[in-house]
Amino acid sequence: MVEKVLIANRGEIALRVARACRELGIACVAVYSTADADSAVVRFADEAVHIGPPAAARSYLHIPSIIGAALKTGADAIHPGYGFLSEDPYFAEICAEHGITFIGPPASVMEKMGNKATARQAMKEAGLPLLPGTIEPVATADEAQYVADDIGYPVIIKAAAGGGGRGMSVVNRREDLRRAYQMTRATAQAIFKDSNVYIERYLRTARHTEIQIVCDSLGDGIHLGERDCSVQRRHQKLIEEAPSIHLTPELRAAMGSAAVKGALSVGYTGAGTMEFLLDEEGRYWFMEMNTRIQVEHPVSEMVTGIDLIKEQIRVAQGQPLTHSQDEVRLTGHAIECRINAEDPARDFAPAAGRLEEFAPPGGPWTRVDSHCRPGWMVSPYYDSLIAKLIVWAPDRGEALDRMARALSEFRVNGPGMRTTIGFHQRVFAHPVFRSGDFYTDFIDRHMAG
Ligand code: MV4
Repeated sequence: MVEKVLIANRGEIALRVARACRELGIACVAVYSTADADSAVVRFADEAVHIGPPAAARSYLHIPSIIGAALKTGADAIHPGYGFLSEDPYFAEICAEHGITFIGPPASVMEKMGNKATARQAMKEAGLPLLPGTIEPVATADEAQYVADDIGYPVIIKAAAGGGGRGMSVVNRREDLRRAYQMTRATAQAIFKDSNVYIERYLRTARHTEIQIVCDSLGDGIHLGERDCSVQRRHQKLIEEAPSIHLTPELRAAMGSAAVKGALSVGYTGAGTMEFLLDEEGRYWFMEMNTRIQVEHPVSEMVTGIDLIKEQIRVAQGQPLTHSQDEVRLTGHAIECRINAEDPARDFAPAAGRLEEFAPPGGPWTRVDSHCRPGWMVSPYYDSLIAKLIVWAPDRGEALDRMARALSEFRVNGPGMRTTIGFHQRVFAHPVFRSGDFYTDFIDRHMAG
């Protein structure tokens, strides 16, 4: 059994994990860089260990410091949150070598699904629908040309080691293919030290629809329905909602069982997400798997009533899932807005600084996951997410009105401080967003300027 969890993260997710530990009666250890010495999770946790200077490479990404903190405090498990070391199979392996439970899937599974080409191969074998494209990496420009001609344009070239939109290029015309192939390979080599790429048919009008799954170590898996994450800017999600208004119960059941089947086929354990594209005809296509808890997990919690972080901790201890698939019921509608310290007027440039005012909204069915408080210094060293605003309502229309109301209450001010609150207010006033009839190009198409 897990008695003490070390939280290898910072910000809102570290606090979220600490709260789950407290409710489970499990002790928790915060780790912090010099920039986070007086953070919310440091105040909340049972113990806190300084792990290094502000630069993440020397603190939250520095495996020896984190393992050292776990050994020193006697933590028997590590929750990696999202980002940082959460999808590093090498870190999961080091935890195992030290007898520490990594709260996530086995290292070998993280490795298989972390490579988007091998993930594609594994999910094809499990019978999931894949867009027309390659299974093996494409080794030469001649082969790329041959494959793309065969698929038909537009195609997308993706780095095998990529994911989340990094290292991809869309090719609209045959004459652009070779150059794009060479460029994507070079980019992939530079970012990931792995030049392997694969090619797929590119869907221009599709929705980003992802299925939340949880699997235990006894071989059971369930899904918690889907999230629509089509409102993205440069592959950063801005708004997520559950359920998607574009799925029928039958389609949801089909996508959900495909996701669970795919995960169980590779021996997955813990919480995870299968990303799909949903096309105009209501067909779904597997894109990639995320082997971590995601930023947007609260919308799934709000429509199912299931605490995903507690579930992660339970299954990591070898306990069975607390719910069968039949017991998972989707109720109402939840929406999340990511509130970032960024300036939408300056191309969403990060805007770090001190929060003189931080007054989050309240009221019915209004949840704010945040580590911020008045006087808190938003550091330029880390991700600009300062709060997640999540609302629930019986239906989408009421949820939209509730979010607009909550956004209008949210006050964040400080010298040089800019946030995405006003941008979200414009989105929630937009008739196309309100109609729900939009695709992954919503921001470019409707929010430009
Ligand atoms: C695609 C796609 C269309 N066709 N692949 C983006 C993140 C990563 N998980 C994969 N992504 C996409 N892959 C094919 N074959 C559309 C996206 C995509 C997207 C593309 C452009 C602008 C915004 C987007 C938002 C979500 C997904």
